[in-house]
Amino acid sequence: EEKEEETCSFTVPNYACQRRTQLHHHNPSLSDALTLLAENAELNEDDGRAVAFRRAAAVLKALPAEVTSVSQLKGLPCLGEHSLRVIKDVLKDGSCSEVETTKHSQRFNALKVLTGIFGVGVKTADRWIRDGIFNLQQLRESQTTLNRAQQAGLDHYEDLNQPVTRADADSITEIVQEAVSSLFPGAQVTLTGGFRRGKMTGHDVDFLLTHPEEGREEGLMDKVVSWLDSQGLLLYQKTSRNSYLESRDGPGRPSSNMDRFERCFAIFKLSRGQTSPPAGHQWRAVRVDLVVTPISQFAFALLGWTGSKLFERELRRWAGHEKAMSLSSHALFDKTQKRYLRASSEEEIFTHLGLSFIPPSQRNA
Ligand code: DGT
Ligand code: MG
Repeated sequence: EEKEEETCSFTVPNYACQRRTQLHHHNPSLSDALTLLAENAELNEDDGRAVAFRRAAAVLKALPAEVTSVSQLKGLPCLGEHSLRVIKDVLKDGSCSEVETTKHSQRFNALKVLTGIFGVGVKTADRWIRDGIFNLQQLRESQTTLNRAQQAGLDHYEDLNQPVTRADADSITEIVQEAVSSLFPGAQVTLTGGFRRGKMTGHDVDFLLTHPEEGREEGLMDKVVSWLDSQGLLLYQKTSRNSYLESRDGPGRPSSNMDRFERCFAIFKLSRGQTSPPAGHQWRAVRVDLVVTPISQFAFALLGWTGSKLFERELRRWAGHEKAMSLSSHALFDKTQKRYLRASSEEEIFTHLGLSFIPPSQRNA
């Protein structure tokens, strides 16, 4: 019998890009449960379900206090029947059977391990599982042909699945900064991704490179990558113009936010002194993404590469559904006026979109 609780209900706006979401919030056990189900849906290519769980998790992250009763959630957006059931279970028992079953299922764990290999997406992982490959040892022992990215991913699996620390990110920033300023005086290096949002660890380090004079960024990537390579700092690199080919989504899977920047997926070799390698090792491998953008697109690229992924998705949904605009990491197009809207800062983009500015540290939806 549920006693009528003192209902302090919450209100939260509909879109994650209308909300301030700090890294640390009041409902981690609820958001973790929903995030695990989102991850499972992503691993099974059920994007609709994945986004529904991600949105629900994001609403809980934005609440100003801990939820103690489902009654407090009445009227909140993005909380479907399924998500509410999960929340109810966790509030009542501290866990949810669907989450626990998923967490311990062979398929979920195999998909996690295999897609945890750089260069391996869900399609490849699923095919391997159907061939009876569930873990790294079975993959190594099988006759499976790996592409260059996957081979590097497998070779450096341990390191690449160790969180990258803020100190690692800072020391890589210094290296990239040094390379860029000696090769291309005036060019600028900006740390983006999770570290720009204030995260203390990440799965990779993301950089945007640009030059304040339009066009002068051309040739920057090749020079920087050659220099890094000549210094023995790269274990792997693949530079591409116009693709999303080896992102975490896996080879050949275009994404909705596919972009056309010159981009380098790299694995850096960080030595002792630049990082703290595992005991007994002289160095560690770290994933680094470099993206070059012309200055005219820089603000859009910065907004697009800072994340979180859900925040980005919600910005594009807001733009499309509420403003008849189309936002990408390159530009903002107003479909009513049939023209591109220029911006030289993130603040201007939020203004064009009719949104209050949300600083990077509050985009952790
Ligand atoms: P992490 O690295 O796991 O700690 O977390 P994040 O937030 O740094 O995520 P990450 O590194 O996968 O991506 C950073 C942001 O950049 C994220 O919001 C999504 C965005 N992003 C990633 N890949 C692409 C891409 O190919 N094109 C565009 N436009 N954005 C991308
Ligand atoms: Mg990142």
